Amino acid sequence: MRICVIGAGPSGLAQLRAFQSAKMKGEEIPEIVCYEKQADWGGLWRYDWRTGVDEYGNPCHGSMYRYLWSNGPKEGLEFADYSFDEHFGKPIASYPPRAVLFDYIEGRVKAAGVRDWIQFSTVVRDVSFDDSTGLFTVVARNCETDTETRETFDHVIVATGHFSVPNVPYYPGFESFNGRVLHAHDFRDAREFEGKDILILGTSYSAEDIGSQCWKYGAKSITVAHRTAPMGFDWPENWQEVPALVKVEGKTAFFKDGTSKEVDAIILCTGYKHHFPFLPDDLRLKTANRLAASDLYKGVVWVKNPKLFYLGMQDQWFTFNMFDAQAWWVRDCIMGKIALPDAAAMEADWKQRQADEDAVADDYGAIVYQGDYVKELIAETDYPSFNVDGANEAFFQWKKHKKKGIMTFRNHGYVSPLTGTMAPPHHTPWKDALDDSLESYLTAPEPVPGE
Ligand code: FAD
Ligand code: NA7
Repeated sequence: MRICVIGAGPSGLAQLRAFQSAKMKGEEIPEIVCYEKQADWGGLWRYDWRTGVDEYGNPCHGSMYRYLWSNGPKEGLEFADYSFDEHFGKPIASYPPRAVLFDYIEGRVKAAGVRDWIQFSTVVRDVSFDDSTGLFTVVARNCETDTETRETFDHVIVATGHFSVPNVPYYPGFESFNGRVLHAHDFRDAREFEGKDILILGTSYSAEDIGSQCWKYGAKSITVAHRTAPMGFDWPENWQEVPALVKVEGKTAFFKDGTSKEVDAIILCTGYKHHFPFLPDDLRLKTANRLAASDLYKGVVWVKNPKLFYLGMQDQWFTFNMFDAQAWWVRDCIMGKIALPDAAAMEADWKQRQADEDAVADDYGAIVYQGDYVKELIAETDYPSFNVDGANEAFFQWKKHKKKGIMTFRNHGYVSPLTGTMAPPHHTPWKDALDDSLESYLTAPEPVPGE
């Protein structure tokens, strides 16, 4: 049996680790081939300074930016088989910068020794399924050697992420705006906007965090326009929330309530698309960004062809440990330990999940909903069980701390659902910590004599 994993971000790596873990227990595992478009693993957590196209002319995958610190507590994403304490050898604070989380992700897969299963700088161009043989054909291009391969597989697991291809709306006047209009996907260094008046569209994580970065690194003012509802945090003085954008003329933005504001740049924090250009219609997931994705049994099995799986396609409170729960489950399904029900039951499953999601009252309910999903999957495999309610609790505290202070919530710490360790406060408050390197995060600065 041959398995193709597309993508070596946290989801794809979870899949490799899941198979490797079975192998370590003496089980016979299938041959695994993982294709990764970038030159290294880690997915979005691998920082890419490029925007637009990569060195080979492919769309850049990276959406992360400099100075990004985890936007949720690390206690909510901790791998159940590899704690933060184990990786760093000491307790660390709860909102690590990107480089620290990359190091953590990499630590586990380095120890697992799965790098050889990955073909880097290799982009999957096409996947098709042959009913007569029951096999997939995957066409991939190694961009370094500029050569194409065409291989057959029994199963394909799509782990290409869904926060890379930007959703870019048009507003009248964009074409003649006298400044920069960019999507969050192309945002890299907040210092670019030092001293500038910026307008942000959108009210979700990217809007909140990119606005906060720009504030931290010296933007003159931040104006956030909302299409539905304002975020409603207690923002700093030079930050305002306004109704929807109507149009721009020159450098002036006009809003739905008749007010206007002169701005230097417009950052579209308007979300991302599930985008699978390498898949034909009958294999292609089409779903909104929600907790229960369409057409996926147990959130992972492609109902219309259950030999195909998707990982990490849900909107996310839980991330790394949810990808693990999915990957272990998919592994066991492929290895015949978990049986699939008939097509009608699988169809009913995702519809019921969506109905249950629709009945969720608020964000707290949504966290519990996704936590229950993680519990459901890990109960069916040998993925180490962990205190999911403890992770929920870290998320609840995080929500409260954000409400109390949107620029101070990252100064708090939470209890690990694995080790029970209480995270220490970071040595420097987030707003004053301008260096986001791993070294700076893990090492308290030397005290200055006399201070
Ligand atoms: P990705 O990380 O996107 O990885 C997908 C991989 O597939 C990439 O390596 C890509 O190169 C590869 N790929 C894509 N297409 C192809 C192809 N055709 N052929 C071969 N390879 C391909 N989560 C958190 O838990 N905490 C955070 O603080 C947080 N912050 C975020 C900030 C931003 C700006 C964004 C965009 C997301 C953030 N996330 C955060 C969520 C993030 O989606 C997950 O943490 C995680 O990266 C998802 O992993 P993934 O493997 O599913 O997808
Ligand atoms: P999200 O969470 O999908 O949010 C998208 C936002 O964009 C949301 O507030 C939408 O407003 C808004 N939106 C979408 N289309 C438009 C248009 N046409 N005009 C104005 N506003 C619009 O994406 P994010 O990038 O914030 O977060 C994605 C991930 O990145 C997340 O996991 C983080 O960890 C980082 P709506 O509420 O629908 O009116």
